[in-house]
Amino acid sequence: MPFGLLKYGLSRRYPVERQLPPRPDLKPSYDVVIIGGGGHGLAAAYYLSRYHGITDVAVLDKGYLGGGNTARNTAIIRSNYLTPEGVAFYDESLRLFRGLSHELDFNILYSERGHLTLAHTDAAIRTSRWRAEVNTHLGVESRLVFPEEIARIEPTLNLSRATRYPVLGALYHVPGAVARHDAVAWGYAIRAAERGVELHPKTEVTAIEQTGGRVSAVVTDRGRIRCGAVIQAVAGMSSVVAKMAGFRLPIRSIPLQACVSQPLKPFLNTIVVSGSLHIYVSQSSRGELVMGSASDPYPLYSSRSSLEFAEGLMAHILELFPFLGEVKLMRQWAGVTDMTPDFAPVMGLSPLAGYYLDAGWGTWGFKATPACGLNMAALVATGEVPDRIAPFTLDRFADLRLLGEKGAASVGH
Ligand code: PYC
Repeated sequence: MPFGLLKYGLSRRYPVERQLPPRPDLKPSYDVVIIGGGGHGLAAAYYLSRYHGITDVAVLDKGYLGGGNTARNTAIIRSNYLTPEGVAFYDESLRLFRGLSHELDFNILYSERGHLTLAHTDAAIRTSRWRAEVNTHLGVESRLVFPEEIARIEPTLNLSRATRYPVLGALYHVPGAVARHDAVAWGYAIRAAERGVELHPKTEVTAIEQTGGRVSAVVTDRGRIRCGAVIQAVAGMSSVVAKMAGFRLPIRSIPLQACVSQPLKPFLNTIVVSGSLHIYVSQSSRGELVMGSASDPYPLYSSRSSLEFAEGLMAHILELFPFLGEVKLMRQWAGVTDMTPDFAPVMGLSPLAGYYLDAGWGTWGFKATPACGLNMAALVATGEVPDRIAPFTLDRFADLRLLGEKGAASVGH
């Protein structure tokens, strides 16, 4: 070992840098308890402490921080949605993502690539045109492109007419991006903890207590804590935790699988999505292809992965990139996605006073992280539902004011 390195390893003057404090004992009460230490819960904690001066906050997670769906997504960021409400919300998120490394002074490896949603049918062209119109109207850069331009944007894509589903066109969303998902959670956690927020991994919530229709305490496997407000941000377990709070959510929890290949020399410029072939693929900064397919065809609380998924996905990937035939998969995993009937999330008030919902993210949770955290923090701090998230209220299902976002899914359902 080089002498210079030993000097750093052995000297007390260079202690190992630990940016996250050790887990403290639980206090008997907090102003705000956040159930779920993924990107969303940590973002809400950060924005509460940073912009509202609310620091008496405990973030609880039954596992480790950022170990749930934050660790299991494919890290795509985009705002090319179909409904005006969805476009405006995800556009705010994308803008926040752009400045996040700077805001947190922590590199989240944000990388703008462009996002191509391929259209293989006339119906898909119509939906792409519709999305492009709504996006453009709201100042989001998306346009319909045709094979000649697609070939310039993504030269290795198979655009032959002699395939099963020839590419007729695509929705090209210029600001589409990827980021390092763990870094997003770590950055928020570190900066929230610096302001006094307590982080409690390995702390499982076992009951939620209420007094006079208002949340009053959260019971955990490490003790009971009184609280003034609770944010529930537990993607994949939303219905289970809401049941403890005494109400039901219109959510089905469905596994979504993904995988990465061995690293390859960079060749893929954009994030490529095909609804007809049920695939999405991007290339990570390490060169790995990050790939996924449709949701599993049944509700299940399981993050196992299957050979059937890998075989189906590869068959379709090879239709678009036939030269990848010899490439090996490196790892495969699944997350559990909480899907609502209108394919849009639930943010805001719940039937229990003081208990706030961040749920129903389906396959879109990661890209919503900053905007959801920012708006949930504003809601808890002021008691007023911010206009940006007002359309995503739970009440919309009772009042039949659904949002209809399925047409903008990148994942087949
Ligand atoms: O909505 O972009 C998306 C997406 C890709 C994978 C899962 N969701």
